[in-house]
Amino acid sequence: MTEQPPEYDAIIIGAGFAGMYMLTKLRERGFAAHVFEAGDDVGGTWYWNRYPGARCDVESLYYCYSFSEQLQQEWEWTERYPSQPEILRYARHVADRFDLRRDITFSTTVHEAAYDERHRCWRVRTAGGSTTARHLITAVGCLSATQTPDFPGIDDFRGESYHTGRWPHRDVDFGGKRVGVIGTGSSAIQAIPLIAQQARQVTVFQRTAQFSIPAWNRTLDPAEQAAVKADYARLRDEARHSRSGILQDQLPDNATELPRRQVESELHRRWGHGGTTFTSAFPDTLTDAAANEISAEFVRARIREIVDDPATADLLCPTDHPIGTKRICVDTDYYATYNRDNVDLVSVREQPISRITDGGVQVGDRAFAFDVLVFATGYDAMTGPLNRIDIRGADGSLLRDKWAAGPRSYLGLAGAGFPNMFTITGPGSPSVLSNMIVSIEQHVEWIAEHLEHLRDRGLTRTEADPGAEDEWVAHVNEVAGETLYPQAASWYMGANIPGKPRIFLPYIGGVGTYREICREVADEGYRGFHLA
Ligand code: N01
Repeated sequence: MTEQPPEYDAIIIGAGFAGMYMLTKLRERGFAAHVFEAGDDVGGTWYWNRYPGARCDVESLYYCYSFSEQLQQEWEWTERYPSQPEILRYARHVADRFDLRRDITFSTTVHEAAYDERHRCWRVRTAGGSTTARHLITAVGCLSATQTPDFPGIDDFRGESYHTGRWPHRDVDFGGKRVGVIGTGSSAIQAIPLIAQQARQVTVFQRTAQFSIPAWNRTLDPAEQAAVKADYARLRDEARHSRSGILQDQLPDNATELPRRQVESELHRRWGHGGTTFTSAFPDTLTDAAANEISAEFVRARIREIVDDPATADLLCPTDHPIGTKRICVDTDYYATYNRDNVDLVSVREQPISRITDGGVQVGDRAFAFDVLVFATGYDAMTGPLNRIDIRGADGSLLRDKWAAGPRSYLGLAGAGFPNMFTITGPGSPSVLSNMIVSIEQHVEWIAEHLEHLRDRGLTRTEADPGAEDEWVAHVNEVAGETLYPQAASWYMGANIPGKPRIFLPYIGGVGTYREICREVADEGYRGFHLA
């Protein structure tokens, strides 16, 4: 039993969108909470990802909090898709508006957190010392642990080098320079067209060609913005109960059952509309290989239309995974950028990068000289940010050891052996398969309610039952197995990290279904949790 109360009711790790809302919510409910944030400001992923072209592919009017009516009415977005600087301004506005900074310690990384069973609290250690809290809430993001491949010679390079996820807080001048970009995921696809406009020469090293859909970004019409705001209550509610937290229309019929002309016409319409909803046109696109191939071939045809050089177009056409099973990209002029004289594409699929040299990149017997190297090589997704912290549970064992064969979590929210700990958008929850803000708000509200439930009953301990956890993990895998997703060597599967277990990390049952499950768990007195 507790002899001395812990310093806080909750410590929150991270001051991105999840951490900021968690702090707001806990304060509102009368809990004492404190946030530790590694960066020197709020914003999380939007604080770190400052590469040229960084932009969200969820539309501005929906990539924002819904919890405060005033906030959602007062903030004015300028473009259909928000740029990184605009999202960061929004995050700062939220921090100011709700006076959040006074409960956030910035520039402070949590290295270690250990559960103290005797006192029923977490001891959290940073470089600045240690503190205690009844609950530990991680708000560390899903794509925040950057991954740089262990290329031989990586430290030898004498030019400038940057990872897209740790971009400097100043302009990087590419003017007149030779730039090598490694990777062709969402980050690279956004950055390459802008780098190419400045640099003398850009060489892109592609291991896997990616499907990308045009963004058709534009300035927002004030009348359109006003109309959405007037209807926010309905639109937000619909999004919360949708599949992905994004409003999208889907035809009721399978692509394989419709006349090909109708399918093509729908795909043309969606290509013209732009954005991620391209793959949700038909119910069977992500479950049936034949249906998927129709959409995949449609995009390949567009690539061949856009790219002048047939050999380059061929290299850019993805053929090794069903469309949508690696995170679909959204771009502005990505494929067209390969028509520029100063841009080259080098496939490193058959012949991988051999080493980084002092002057550039070596691929087999080909040497490439660069002034700047851009690593757009992604993240140790979902588990990486948590595994990089020494999190010790009730018996002293490490979370990363528990997760050695793949993450194990009840609802993606809590884990057996780790009492009084919650993971916002953790593995096993919809998270990266959804509009993150929708999933964040749902988790934050559920956690706050859970803490209130304990407080109201004078309880000080909550822990997921191992059986409930097993069942949830099995369910997450089963639902993923009904789709084409596990066929791709994607970061969803942990396949981009050497040695990482191949397990489908997020929950693909849909945010609406998931919300209902979480609601039922709470309504049944937190079924699957042991409260004490
Ligand atoms: O990272 P990625 P990202 N040699 O993992 C390649 C979100 N996001 O930062 O595919 C050569 O997708 C790797 O190749 P392969 C979004 O969820 C959103 O671009 O593994 N290449 C791949 O091409 C996204 O999915 C937005 O074969 C190597 C690239 O590096 C997620 O973040 C914008 C390599 C990594 O691509 C991650 O995107 C940006 C090697 N050794 C990001 N190792 C928007 O909202 C890796 N690669 C629009």
